[in-house]
Amino acid sequence: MHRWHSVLLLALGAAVAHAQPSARPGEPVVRYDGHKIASVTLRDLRDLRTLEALGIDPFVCELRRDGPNDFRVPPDALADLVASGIPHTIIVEDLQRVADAERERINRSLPRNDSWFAEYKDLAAVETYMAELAALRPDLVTEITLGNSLQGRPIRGLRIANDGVDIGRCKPAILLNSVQHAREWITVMNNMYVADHLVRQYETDAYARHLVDHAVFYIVPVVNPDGYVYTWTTDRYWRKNRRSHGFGIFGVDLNRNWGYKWGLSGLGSSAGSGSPWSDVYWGASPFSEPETQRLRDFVLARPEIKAHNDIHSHGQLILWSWGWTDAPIPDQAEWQDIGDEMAARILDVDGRVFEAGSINSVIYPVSGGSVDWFYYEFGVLSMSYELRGPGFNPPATDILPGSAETLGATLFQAESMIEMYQFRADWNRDCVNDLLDLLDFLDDFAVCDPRADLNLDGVCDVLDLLDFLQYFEQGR
Ligand code: 0X9
Ligand code: ZN
Repeated sequence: MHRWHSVLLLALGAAVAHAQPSARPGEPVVRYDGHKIASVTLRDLRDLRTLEALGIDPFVCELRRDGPNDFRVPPDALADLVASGIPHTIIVEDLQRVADAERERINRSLPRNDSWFAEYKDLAAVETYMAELAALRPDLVTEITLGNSLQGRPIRGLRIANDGVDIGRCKPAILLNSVQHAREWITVMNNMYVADHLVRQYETDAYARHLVDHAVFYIVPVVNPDGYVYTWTTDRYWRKNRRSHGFGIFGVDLNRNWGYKWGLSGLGSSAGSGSPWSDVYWGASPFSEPETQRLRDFVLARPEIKAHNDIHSHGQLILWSWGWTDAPIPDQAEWQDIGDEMAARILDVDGRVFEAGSINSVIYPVSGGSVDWFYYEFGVLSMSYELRGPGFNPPATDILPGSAETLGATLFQAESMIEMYQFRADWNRDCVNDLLDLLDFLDDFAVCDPRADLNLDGVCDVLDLLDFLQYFEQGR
């Protein structure tokens, strides 16, 4: 990477941190009349400084290290942008019109009886649909609640598995969660599409059935329900949760609030910020927010969770750790193979190119992100999509193709998890490798129980013991 790129990233982050505070509850709907979205190719750091000075902020958080980036241009800054000579293309003439058109379309579509995925859905509709799926296949689907958000809304999800199939070992579980960032609506639909497919196609899609028989899917479509509701009622482009900091300032960026490498300064402000008005505010302390606490506690209570996908939009990316440093994770080569295969499956569907790599190398440093916490705490296959755009308002006709395009990749992630985490050393089948397993194994080994003949050579010898110890040590 060229040197100015790193400087640029730091500065881009600083610009991200200057997002506008939102309205108080009860205040009028936040409007974006005359705001334009410009696709800007920054030539150097000076360009960025100029934009900053003009009050032109990056519109998305996932500023790429290369290529053009979207900036939101308030009406009074347009003339200055043109005068500055910075190369740009206006790709959205009036952001408010985009939001209005989306809302009108949604209102028109509601009475129609299309596919559920023909239009974006608010929280109530998502919850109703989860209940429908559970009612459709009570043998496969259980509704779950992780606890309540800051404003007291239940964070609901689905557990999808066929407990009737006994594989003789603990089944690994994959957690798919979406909408840490409230405005990323397409991620809710994408996640629900996975649930829909697993449930409705269980009988007809042998691959889906195999996965539902051999793994557990936890699907939590709206982990930030307060923020999500707020984007439907008040500010379509709200990102954070709805924590009040007083003075009319709200919100913590949930994807900066996780307890590993939280609150690191010096990585550039895109990594997070200690300023409550920033769009990447990391909160008062690690896990200060009920939403991250609920998700954390859910995972801590379920050691069988061995894979995770934190679904975001947009950018067409498949990401993993680290976010906080550019050092490769110990599993980098293996994760890259899986990520590349996921990208290949996506490409196969519709020809869309997704880039696969570590958060830090593909986007920018992130401190206190969920993916790093999952990987650091448990070493699990923790990944994260940035789905297709454009922006946060892809047309409703993109929901189905955009969901179908990642389905195979998500299922491949689950398949990879099943291969990787077989709980072979979990002798007592409680989904944890601990001393009890070792003692249990030694008991069976001593009497040469057939289970203890791990290499199936008909004798219980030191080779079996070594195999066991290897599985045990790898935790796989
Ligand atoms: O800033 C973020 O949290 C992510 N970008 S977003 O526009 N969705 O806000 C980037 C962080 C790493 N990306 C993912 N974990 N998907
Ligand atoms: Zn996001």
